[in-house]
Amino acid sequence: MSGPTTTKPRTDTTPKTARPPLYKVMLLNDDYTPREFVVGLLKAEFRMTEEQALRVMITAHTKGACMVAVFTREVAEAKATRATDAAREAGFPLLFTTEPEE
Ligand code: TYC
Repeated sequence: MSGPTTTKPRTDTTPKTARPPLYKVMLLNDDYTPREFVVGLLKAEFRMTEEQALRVMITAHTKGACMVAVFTREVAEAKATRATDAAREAGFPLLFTTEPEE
């Protein structure tokens, strides 16, 4: 081998560190859980401000569901379960679910 060494530019877009797939926590509407309870739960479990929690609650109320936050699968499932359990403990049917993002 002789002559100068050349380096090809990177043309692939594979990240050097794989990122885990993300999951959405969804808030579902129902006819029985009080609005104030939903807002309080969003603030307590997802560290939302009053304004953020109100917006998410109203969106779920009017559209049927609203995205709350995005996490890795295990964290999303744990948060959804914990929030749903807190509602059940208080006697309300409020439901949080998870689904893959995109
Ligand atoms: N629809 C409920 C009511 O009218 C309030 C509510 C909002 C419940 C959002 C769930 O995800 C929800 N009392």
